[in-house]
Amino acid sequence: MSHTVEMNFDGLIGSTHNYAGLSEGNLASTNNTKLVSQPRQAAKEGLAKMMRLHNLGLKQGILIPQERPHIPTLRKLGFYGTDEAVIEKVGATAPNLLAMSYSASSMWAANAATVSPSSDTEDGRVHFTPANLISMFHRSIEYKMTGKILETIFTNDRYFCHHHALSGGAHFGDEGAANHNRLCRDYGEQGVELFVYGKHDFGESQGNTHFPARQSLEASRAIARKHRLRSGKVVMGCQSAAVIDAGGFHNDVVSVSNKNVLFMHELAFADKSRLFHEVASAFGDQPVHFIEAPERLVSLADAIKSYLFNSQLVNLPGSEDMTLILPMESQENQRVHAYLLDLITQDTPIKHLEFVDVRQSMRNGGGPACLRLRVVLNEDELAQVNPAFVLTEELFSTLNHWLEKHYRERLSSTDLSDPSLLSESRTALDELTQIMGLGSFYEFQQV
Ligand code: SUG
Repeated sequence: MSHTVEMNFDGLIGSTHNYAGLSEGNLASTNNTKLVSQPRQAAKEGLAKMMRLHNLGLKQGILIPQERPHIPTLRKLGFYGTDEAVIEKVGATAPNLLAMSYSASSMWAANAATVSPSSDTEDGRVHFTPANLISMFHRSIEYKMTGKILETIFTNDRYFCHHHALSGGAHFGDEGAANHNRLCRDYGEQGVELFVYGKHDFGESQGNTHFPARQSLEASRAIARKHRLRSGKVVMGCQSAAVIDAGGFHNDVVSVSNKNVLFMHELAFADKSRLFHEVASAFGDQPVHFIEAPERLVSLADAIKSYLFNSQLVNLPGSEDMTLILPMESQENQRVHAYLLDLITQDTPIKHLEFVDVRQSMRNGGGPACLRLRVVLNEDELAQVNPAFVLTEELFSTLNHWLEKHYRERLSSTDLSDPSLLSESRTALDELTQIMGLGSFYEFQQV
């Protein structure tokens, strides 16, 4: 049987990374509104994290940033004139809209799409559905370009199948892989796909949450159908309302999976025993490890502040043991760190901890797992991946130089009205397309 790996594609952090407080229910986002951001530092942290995983022996890819500010969005909303005039007018009359059009939020690649590996799908292809991200306006403008980027990386339709993002408005709110886990014995074997929804829009609701629930059951079901998943291998789980109201806006803030392990906070799911039972029966005769951090050791508040579950759970090459790639914040929180140190002495596959610094992203509610999209690929599929998007030492160093040249050190909310930020961001992306050999890729390059 051919060797199958999990490859991570991380969002390269865009030059307009800023703190605009756009995401209700995401405590870091709202608590850090108008903080001065450090785009250069942010992108360096993201790249260093990618390189760290590469150096640990994992396959690492890159998703390029989207064009921000997104002038076509502003024009669709009635602004006109030159691009600079549009920025000026939006800044003067609708500053929130300006911030939305400037958000570098496509960095959080876990929300880019839902991906089903070929061993799970009836037609034996890898299926991709870009997430419509309809719950937040600044994120709802990502899916079109996300689809284009994914189609550029995974081009061969013999191996890869690309779907349109779901339409249908809020009833079909879809947040991508952040609300999707896969359990399997080995990456190349048929797995169980666990979709996690926060709301049930048609019919009875799963209980009122104060903060918005973003993923709908209807969206998850539609994706499972479109990806041609085998019905006995799909489980629908529900996010607990308590978690959403404590700031767990995506399920990947409170749980992470790898192979036969589901690691989570005790309160992550509503109707947990049913869920565990369904996952275990779909999985078959081999054991699944459900590892729960109890509330008495790790409170929900600590879990959400430290983002301990927004980690990457990986097998390093040649090892059966699993390693958690965690944010620094989970080392700095004494209770969480004590729990983690104890966890690796227990009888579970999780044996090693690695901490990474992605503080700039964390301040907008994006930890290590938010920054990456997992794509499971067998050898034939891996050979088809567009090599321009695969991280190498050379690309790492080229991108570091590139961002040092183009990214600002600091960005405040008032800087967004500065028209030179628009041209700087375009110059950076223009050069990026040359580095990556993409030609005229962005909308601003095509007019
Ligand atoms: O959608 N934050 C993102 C964070 C996404 C995290 N992703 C995962 N959990 N997978 C969001 O809430 C904040 C932008 C701002 O406030 O400027 C933001 O969009």
